[in-house]
Amino acid sequence: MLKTVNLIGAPTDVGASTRGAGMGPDALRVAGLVDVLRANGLDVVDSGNLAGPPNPWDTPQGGLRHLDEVVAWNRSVFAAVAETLAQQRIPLLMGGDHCLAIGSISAIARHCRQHGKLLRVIWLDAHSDVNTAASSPSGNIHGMPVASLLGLGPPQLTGWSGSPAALSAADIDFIGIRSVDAEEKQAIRQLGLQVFDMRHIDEHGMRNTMTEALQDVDENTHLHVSFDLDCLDPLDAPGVGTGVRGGPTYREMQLCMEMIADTGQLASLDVVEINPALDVRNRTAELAVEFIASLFGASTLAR
Ligand code: 6HN
Ligand code: MN
Ligand code: MN
Ligand code: MN
Repeated sequence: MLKTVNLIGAPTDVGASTRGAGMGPDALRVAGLVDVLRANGLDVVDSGNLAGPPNPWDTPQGGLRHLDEVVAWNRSVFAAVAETLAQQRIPLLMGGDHCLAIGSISAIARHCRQHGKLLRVIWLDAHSDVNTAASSPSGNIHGMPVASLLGLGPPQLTGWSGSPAALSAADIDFIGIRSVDAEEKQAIRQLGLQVFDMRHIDEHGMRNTMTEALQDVDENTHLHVSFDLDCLDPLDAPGVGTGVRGGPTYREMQLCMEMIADTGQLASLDVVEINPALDVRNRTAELAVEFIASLFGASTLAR
């Protein structure tokens, strides 16, 4: 059956404190995302961009910045992703900042529950994004989506999947982590989250890391990838708001994507945190498109 990918743009930076990620969807289009997916044998529908409130550029209230706007954007994302899944299409969320994964993954979790699928999330990021209003040093909700999805976020951002927590700790694996706030470290230990940080990749290599991360993926798995472009080294991907040096190499990241593709179970994707205002000639969006192609099965030797 021909697989159809539905592109959903969510042009906002309300979850971040650096402006510019709202231009991410168009940067991906300009970088040729549609053509590259088609060249890999996929049918592509570009549903255009969702609408939502502007960035009020406020200070945090009660440890959360722009909560109302984050809720509004995520509601739209939730509805668009849910509709895409109901049409048996693959949702590709083009962010926007990483707070949007709350709506996206909540919709996916609900879909999986309804259809008896096991959801597994691969979180590609420099950060663990498991802050709460109480622990966050910034109040930026793009640093909190994992906590919200685990049911630990503000009530306005939890429970959307039909259960208090969209995910349990065992459902998610983190790859490429190298910037974790002090209280996030405690949360990771307490929750038992599986974090393959850069040290793990240095010591064991990407191949062993991904073999471990993907070991329990089977035919009944809905595999979701949440791809924060700051997972990459900022030397390769300068167009991100919260870059951290020391990311995986280009080849390591390609192998990561190819091994995910090999499972045959990739069923949804977030591509977030591309900030064209900080980029160099759209390099980061172009790199994202290369990696997305690999995720959907482009490899050196066609199979
Ligand atoms: N992202 N840990 C920092 C914070 O403000 O909570 C950075 C979060 C970055 C979030 O890149 O998706
Ligand atoms: Mn992130
Ligand atoms: Mn990040
Ligand atoms: Mn695991």
